[in-house]
Amino acid sequence: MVETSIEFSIAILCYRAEEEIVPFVENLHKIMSLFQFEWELILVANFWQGSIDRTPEICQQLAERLPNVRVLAEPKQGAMGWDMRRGLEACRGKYVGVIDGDGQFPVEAVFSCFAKIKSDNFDLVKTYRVERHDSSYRRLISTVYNWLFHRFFRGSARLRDVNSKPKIMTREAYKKMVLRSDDWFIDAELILNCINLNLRIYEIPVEFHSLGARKSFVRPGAVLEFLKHMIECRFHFDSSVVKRN
Ligand SMILES: Nc1nc2c(ncn2[C@@H]2O[C@H](COP(=O)(O)OP(=O)(O)OP(=O)(O)O)[C@@H](O)[C@H]2O)c(=O)[nH]1
Ligand SMILES: [Mg+2]
Repeated sequence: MVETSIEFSIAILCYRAEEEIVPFVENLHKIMSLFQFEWELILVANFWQGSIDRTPEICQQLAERLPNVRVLAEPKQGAMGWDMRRGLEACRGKYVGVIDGDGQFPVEAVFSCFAKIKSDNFDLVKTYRVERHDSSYRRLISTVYNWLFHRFFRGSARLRDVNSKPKIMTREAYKKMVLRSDDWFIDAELILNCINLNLRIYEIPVEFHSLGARKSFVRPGAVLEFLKHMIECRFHFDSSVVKRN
């Protein structure tokens, strides 16, 4: 990648958000505009071929009217993990990050996480959800998942919420990581890389908003998917990604 003077890039996962992405991007853009250095927003608007999804065109319109905004809009070749990897690959900053675009995480958390990583020289700063306004079904899945994760992977005990975002890291830390997941396991893979590489992580509490009108995308099958990946990683792991405890 060509050297740039961009200090901070953050990828926003916009999957199927359509119009709902507009206020989120506008609000984050306002916050980022307070920064005195170069930054960029990467809107990840990948779409399933053949589906009716206006997200790519809505994101393009945003990029035309807001400076420092770029769009990725390719046919999807994987689920959330694939989008997140594509978004992070596109980030050119010295600090790179990712956040969901569905408005559940407050845009202000990007500012807090970035301020913390800059001031205290952490390798990765993320949030953990202290107050959750999503469904009890989603809270239960998260609680069980984090409990299992701590039991499967020693070294993860001090981390409170594997899947919470934003996740902001230094480019050096990101470059050392091996990320391959195309699905929900990407957040876990990222954290396992941090543990394996002995990176310094800091977590900031955040309030997690409700989903509004849409139903959760997380199906019961996701639980089995997580379990399968955790077992693979723990017992048949690929040594380039996760060292056995
Ligand atoms: N479900 C899903 N989300 C995707 C995909 N690709 C990217 N994403 C993004 O992943 C982010 C997180 O997905 P969410 O479904 O909101 O995950 P969550 O907040 O844990 O769960 P719910 O909000 O309850 O569905 C969203 O901002 C989506 O934009 C995909 O293929 N499927
Ligand atoms: Mg969500």
